[in-house]
Amino acid sequence: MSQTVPDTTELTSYDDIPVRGVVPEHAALRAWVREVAALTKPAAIEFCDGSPQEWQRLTDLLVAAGTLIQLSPQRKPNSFLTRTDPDDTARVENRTFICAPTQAEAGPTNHWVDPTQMKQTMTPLYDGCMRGRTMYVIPYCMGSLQASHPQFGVEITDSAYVVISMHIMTRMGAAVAEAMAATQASFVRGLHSVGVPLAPGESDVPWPCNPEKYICHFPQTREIWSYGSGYGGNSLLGKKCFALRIGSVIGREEGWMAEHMLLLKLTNPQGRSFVIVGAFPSACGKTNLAMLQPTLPGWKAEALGDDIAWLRPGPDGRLYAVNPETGMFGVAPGTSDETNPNAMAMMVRGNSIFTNTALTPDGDIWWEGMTPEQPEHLTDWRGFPWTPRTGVRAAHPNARYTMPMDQCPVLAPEYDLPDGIPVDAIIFGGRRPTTIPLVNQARDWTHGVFLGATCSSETTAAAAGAVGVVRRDPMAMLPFIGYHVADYLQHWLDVAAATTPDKLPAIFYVNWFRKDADGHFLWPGFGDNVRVLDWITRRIEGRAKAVETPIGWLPDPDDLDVAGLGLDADVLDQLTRYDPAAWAKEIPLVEQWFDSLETDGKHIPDEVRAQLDRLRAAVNG
Ligand code: GTP
Ligand code: SPV
Ligand code: MN
Repeated sequence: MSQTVPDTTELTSYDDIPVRGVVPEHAALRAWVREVAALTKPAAIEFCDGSPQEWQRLTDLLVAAGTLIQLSPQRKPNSFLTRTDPDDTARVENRTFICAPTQAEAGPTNHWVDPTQMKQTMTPLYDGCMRGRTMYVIPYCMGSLQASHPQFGVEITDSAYVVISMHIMTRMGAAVAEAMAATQASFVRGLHSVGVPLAPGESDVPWPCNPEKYICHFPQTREIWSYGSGYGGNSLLGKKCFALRIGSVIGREEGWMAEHMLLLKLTNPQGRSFVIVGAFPSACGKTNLAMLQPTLPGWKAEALGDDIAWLRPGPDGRLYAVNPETGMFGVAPGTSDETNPNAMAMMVRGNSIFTNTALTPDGDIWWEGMTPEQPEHLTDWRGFPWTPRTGVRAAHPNARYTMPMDQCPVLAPEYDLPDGIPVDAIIFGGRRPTTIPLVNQARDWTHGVFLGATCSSETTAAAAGAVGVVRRDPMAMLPFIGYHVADYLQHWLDVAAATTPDKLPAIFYVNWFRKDADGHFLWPGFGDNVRVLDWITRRIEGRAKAVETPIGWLPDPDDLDVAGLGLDADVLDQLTRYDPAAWAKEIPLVEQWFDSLETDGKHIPDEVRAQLDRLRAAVNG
C-alpha cells in the first residue's frame, strides 16, 4: 500500500523539498528519487498519478506559462498547441549515445562514450539543473500491466509537457506505481531535464531547453540520461530510449526483439485476418499504414500500433507482437481526409497535443497538405503571422500530433492483449526513388533478414540534419539499435531459430516512394497500399502469382489489383520490374555497407553474407 503525503512532506530526507502526490512504497524508487533531487535541487517534487485532474492542473499551468495554447473547444476539445524552440524540433542523432562498457559493444552505428566518463561529464550539468522548477516522477509501464513480463520504467523530468505527453503515450501513474510497489519491481531509470534552472524571481520562457543536448543510454544498468531537449523521442523516455534502444538490449538478453514497427490487422473479403508488422524509417509511412482506409472493396484494416513493436516467440512457436505504447506521436504534415481520414477523425475527438503546427484564426490547427487550398491567414509554427504569400512553411516539416490510441476509429480489439497477437507478415520499407520495386517477397527468413539489413531510405525531417540523402537503415533501426549492429542481425536469426520454422512470418520489402523523371510518385500510396497488402496476404495463402528474380519474388503485374487506378502499363512495369542495371549499381553499395559494419572483430552473419554473394552471382551471371 502507498501512503498519501500532504503538500509539504514530513520526509526530511528529501531535504525539505515540498512533495505533492503519493510516494510509492518502493524502496529503490524512493532512494533514487532522493538521490536525483539532491543532485538537481528542484523547488518541488511531484509524484504523478496519471489522473484527469492531473492533466487538467498541468495543462492549466502550461497555458498560464505560455507553453500551451488552448485550441477551440468546439473544434478540438481539450486539445493544445505548443511551439518549441526553433532549435529543438526533432531527434538529435548526433547527440545520442550508447554508453556500453566498451565501444565494441555499441558498434559502428552508434556514438559511444565510456559510461563512467559520460556520467562525469553529465553530473555537473545536472547539478542544480532543476532549480526553481518542479521535478515530476512518472512511473510507467511499456506494454500491458497484465503482461507476463511487465516492463516498468520511471521517468524523472522537469518538463510538465513531458508529463502530459506521457499521459497519452504510456500506461502511467498510480496503478503502475502500485503494481511496482507490490513486487518491488525493477525498472528502467530515465532522468530528463531541459537543462534550464530558474533563479529566484526569474521568468521562464515558453519552451525552455539548453543548447547543449545529450541523449544517453546506459544499457547495462538500464539507465537513460537525457539533457537539453524537450522534444518527442529526446524527452519521452519510454519511446525510443526505453522501448527501442534499452529494449533491444533487454530483448537480446531475453530472446525477444524490440523493433521500429507499425502493427496492423487486415481482414480480407473472405473474412480471414492477418497481422502485419512493418519497419519503415522515421517519417516513411508507418502511422499512415497502421490506419489505412482500404480502397479495395470488402477489405477491413484495423490499427494495433504505429511506431514500435515488441516481438516474442510464443508457446505455440509463433512470433507474438505487442505495441508497448498507448498513443500516437505522428507526423502532421501530409495528413488529410484523403491520405489519413482515421487520424483526422481521431483528432476531432480532442484530448490531443499538437507540436509545431500552424494555428488558424478560429483556434484550430493547420499544416501543409491538410487541405487543397491554403488558408488566407494563419499563425505559423514560430508564432508569426502567415499568409500563402509569406514564402515559408506554416508548419514545421516534423510537426507532430500526440493522440490517444483508444480514440482511433479503427482500433483493433486485440490492441490491449497483454501478451500480444501472432504475426503473419513482416514488411520492410523506405523512401527510394529508384531501384527498389513496389513489393518484393523474401525467399525465406534468412533472405528476409538480408533484405532488412540492406534497407535504405532518403532521410527525413524526423531527425535533425540533411533531408533527402539516401542512407542505409537496417530494419529501420539505425538510430535505435542499442548494441553492435552485427550482433543485432545475428539476433534476428537466433530468435527465428527459437520459433517453429513453418510458423515464422513471411517477409516482404515494399517501396511506396518510386518517382518518375519529374519527381512525381509513381504509386498513389496511402489507402491504395491495400492493393499491395492484398498481394502479400494472397502470397501467404498461396493464391498469388509471383515471378522469381535474383532479388526475390516480384508480383506478376497481372496479379496486382490496380483496377480503377488508371496506371499506365509502363508505370506498372517500372513499379514491379527487376532492373539488373540498377542492381548492378546497388550491390557494391550493399557490400560497402556490410564491410563498414564489421568492426571490433564482429562479422555480419555468414548466412546473411551468403545472400549477398548469391545476389551478386545472379545479377552478374
Ligand atoms: P515516424 O513517426 O517518424 O516513425 O514516421 P512514420 O513512419 O510513422 O511516418 P508517417 O506515416 O507519419 O508518414 C510520414 C510522411 O510520409 C507523411 O507526410 C505522410 O503523408 C507520408 N506518407 C505516408 N504514407 C505514404 C504513402 O503511401 N505514399 C506517399 N507518397 N507518402 C506517404
Ligand atoms: C521517429 O523519429 O521515428 C519518431 C518520432 O517516431 S520521435 O518520437 O521523436 O523519435
Ligand atoms: Mn518512429
